[in-house]
Amino acid sequence: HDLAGIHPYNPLEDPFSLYPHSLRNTDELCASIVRSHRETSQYRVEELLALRWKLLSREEIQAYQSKSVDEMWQYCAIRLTDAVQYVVEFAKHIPGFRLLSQNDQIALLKTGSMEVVLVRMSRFFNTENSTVFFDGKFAGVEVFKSLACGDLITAVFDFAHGMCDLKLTEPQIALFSALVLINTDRPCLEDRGRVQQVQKSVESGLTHILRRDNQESLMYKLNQRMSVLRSLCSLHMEKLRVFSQRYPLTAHSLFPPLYKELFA
Ligand code: CLR
Repeated sequence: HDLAGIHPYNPLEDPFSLYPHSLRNTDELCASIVRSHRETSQYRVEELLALRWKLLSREEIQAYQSKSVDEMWQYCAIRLTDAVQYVVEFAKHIPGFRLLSQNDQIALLKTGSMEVVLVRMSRFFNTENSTVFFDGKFAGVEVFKSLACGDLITAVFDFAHGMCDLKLTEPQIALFSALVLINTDRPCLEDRGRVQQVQKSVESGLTHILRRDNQESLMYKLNQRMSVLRSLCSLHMEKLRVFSQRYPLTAHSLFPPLYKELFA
């Protein structure tokens, strides 16, 4: 069980979780979400800026393009699952997340983790040449040709562009990611009331940060981005369903267990 690391909250084991104090104190809440984002974001922004010159060569692009559909899907599923694992780590350190039942934690991650990966993608995206950091180098849409889901890839790249246009700071990305995850609208939640409590605290954290940065107008734009995220993720699920029907063996035995558990 890949999600076994997400225990239900046990205050005896975790005296520093400080519920409900950390949910009431906005400064502290923001600080721990920002810290958690920093510690799980794999690369710092400056590091990514320094890597921008690393582009895939013609030959490397061709090598990706000549992979078979199922080989490329498997490859991308592994990369995505790796990214999702960091998001799970991030989630575990959002104050209040551990207070939720294991069922609700998984329900939130099922829909939210992919959305957060896409929010995080904007940090790994170069708008100047529309490339994303993929497997050590920057790659354009053409690299993903063999997946045979050009509409999804184009939509994902467009989304990254739109996110980059907002020019969010790291704390803003951190709080927005937390808000994307902690969402009472997700299906199959047992205790919506508790999720709402956590959601409210994260919301006030984001409001606090935007007010501090004098960028309150961003809230409206971020809300718009959330609905785009939803449609992107249902498109991803749809593509995965189609793929699994056509390549049941790859989807069943070669996809990472966590990928299957969260998305299939
Ligand atoms: C997102 C931010 C993470 C690091 C990371 C890892 C894998 C990347 C992902 C980022 C962005 C989206 C990505 C993915 C691998 C494949 C996927 C480039 C940079 C593309 C869009 C293909 C999706 C294919 C599905 C249909 C399986 O911290």
